[in-house]
Amino acid sequence: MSQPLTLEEFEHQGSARMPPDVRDYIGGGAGREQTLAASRAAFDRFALRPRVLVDVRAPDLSVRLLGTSLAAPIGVAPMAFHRLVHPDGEQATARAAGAAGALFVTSIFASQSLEDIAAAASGPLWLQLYWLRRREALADLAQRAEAAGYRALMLTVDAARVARRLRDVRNSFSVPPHIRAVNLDAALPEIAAYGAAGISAIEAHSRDQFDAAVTWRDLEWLTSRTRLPLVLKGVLTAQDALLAAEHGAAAVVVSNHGGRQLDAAVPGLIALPEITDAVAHRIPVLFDGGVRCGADAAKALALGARIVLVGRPVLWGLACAGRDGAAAVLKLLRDELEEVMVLSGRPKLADFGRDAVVEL
Ligand code: HOC
Repeated sequence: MSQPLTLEEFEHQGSARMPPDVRDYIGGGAGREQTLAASRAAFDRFALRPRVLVDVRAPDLSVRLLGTSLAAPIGVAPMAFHRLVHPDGEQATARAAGAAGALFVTSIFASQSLEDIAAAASGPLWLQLYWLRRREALADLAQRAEAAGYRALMLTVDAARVARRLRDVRNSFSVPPHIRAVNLDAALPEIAAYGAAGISAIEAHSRDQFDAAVTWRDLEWLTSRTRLPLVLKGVLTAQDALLAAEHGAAAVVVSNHGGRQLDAAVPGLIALPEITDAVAHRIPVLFDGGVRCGADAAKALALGARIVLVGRPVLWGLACAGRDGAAAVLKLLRDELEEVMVLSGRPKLADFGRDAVVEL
């Protein structure tokens, strides 16, 4: 098999190595998958505006985010159960992120313990949370994360429950019993216990265990239980970004959950300008959703994102070749972004303002 030269080639090779139901779970979206498709298509609505006769011998991709230095404005989005695609799981993807100088966000539904992931990692780590009905479990995880050296918490706020994902319904998708949400072992029933025809086990589990009553007022409870900064992921409007800043969020992630939650939700790239206009002078805005090449990343940066997060591509790389495959995905994305910086005459990330893109 030839070495993939694009993230799409990683998708092709990585997905082919996955069991069909896992391929569907990772690749699929909610409902009719309108948002999944629209989020990718949104990148085609913008083109880059190159400058010329600029000294581009030393492009600088480094960035600081919440007190942490990253070698590139790239992070690995939180994704559940990396061991679904490779036995080395999150330890391998966290190592890959460290090698690329990227941020790694461990999912609350990681298939390895957050401490074991931290022991393997060589770069900065954040821990993602869903708001569970057993909220004391969140305080416990926050304390463990702090003790293990995690630098921030990322609360996903677009998932009062997991959406109806038709591919998973058709497959009656469940997580195999040997792959567990080990960080929640003591707090929650196993996902496999929710397996039933006509609904995916993760949707059923979330309907039982996620807290659909949580509101802005509850954030104070979480921030009072941790010294870590709290980042809110899943914000798609300026109104909510402003509320996030007012309620003490340290950053927001513009995201529609990879098209996996509200179907027909706005593509992140379209929502990004109104959000950065509203809050980027107060808190950093991160972007997640459909980045598949360096030019995509550059467009999101130009629209105001401090860094971009990538999800599925990292799992394609992991499926291809474990840590080395995930690292190759992140290096490819970083190298493509560097090439965009050189060839567009914008050698610093600060050069990517609104004037770096034009809407077609
Ligand atoms: C109850 C298990 O964010 C996804 C994840 C959902 C996490 C698993 C929930 O699939 O988008």
